[in-house]
Amino acid sequence: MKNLMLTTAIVFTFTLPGYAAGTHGGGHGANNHDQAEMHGGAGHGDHHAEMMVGMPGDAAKVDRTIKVTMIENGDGEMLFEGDKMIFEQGETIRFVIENKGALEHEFVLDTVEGNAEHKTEMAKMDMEHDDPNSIRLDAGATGEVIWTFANDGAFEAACLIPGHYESGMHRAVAVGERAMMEDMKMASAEGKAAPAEVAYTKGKVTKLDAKGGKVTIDHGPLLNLDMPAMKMVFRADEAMMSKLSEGQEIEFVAEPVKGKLTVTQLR
Ligand SMILES: [Cu+2]
Repeated sequence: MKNLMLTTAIVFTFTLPGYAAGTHGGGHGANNHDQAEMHGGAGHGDHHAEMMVGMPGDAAKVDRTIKVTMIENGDGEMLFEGDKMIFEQGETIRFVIENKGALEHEFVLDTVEGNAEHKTEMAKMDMEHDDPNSIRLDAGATGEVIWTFANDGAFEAACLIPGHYESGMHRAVAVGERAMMEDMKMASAEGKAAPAEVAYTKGKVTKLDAKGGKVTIDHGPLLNLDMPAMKMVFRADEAMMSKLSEGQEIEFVAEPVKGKLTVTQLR
């Protein structure tokens, strides 16, 4: 990731002088450097303007406002409370985030995988994000993130301050068709609607780690997760594990459970 950042900075350093010369009739070294730094710092390489989760939104084009409350409850849980995060592709959302807790918290929009990666970095060093897809708020503070959801998929809002995610500080963010599925699932969980139709994916079990609760599956595209065909490790609970064996051809559904891709259904 550091290499990526370096590459980004270098690319900007080399490309900006030409751009500046064209628009301002001669670029100054100092300005170019500042710009390169701005761009390099705007995201940790892969957290650039075009993320899977979308891009910074235009305040003049906000479609909806979503309220989010950050809070710690008496049971040691840390939570995001508030409106459901189900959006349409292309929607621009103003998240108004209020930290009603006693601790500092953050709100980061990303893929589940992106957040997991960032969380690992944060565990090494609690660094403050300064990306448009995130905001960090002191206790009692309120802030905003304006975001355009450009792609369908399952995403996540999370607090990546060490220990907070594990304490419950993450919420599913569903966009597009996936969002409709989530909505139906939520409704059916409340006993109101017919069960959602889920897309099963074909795969072959190549490895089982019953102790670790891990199964390696050589699988086709996972439509609900926007993932291409590949060989990958999934989690599975004991009941699921008992139904699996090495070499078995299966049709399955995988979903993020507590931030980990888990086999939830099998046939
Ligand atoms: Cu937090």
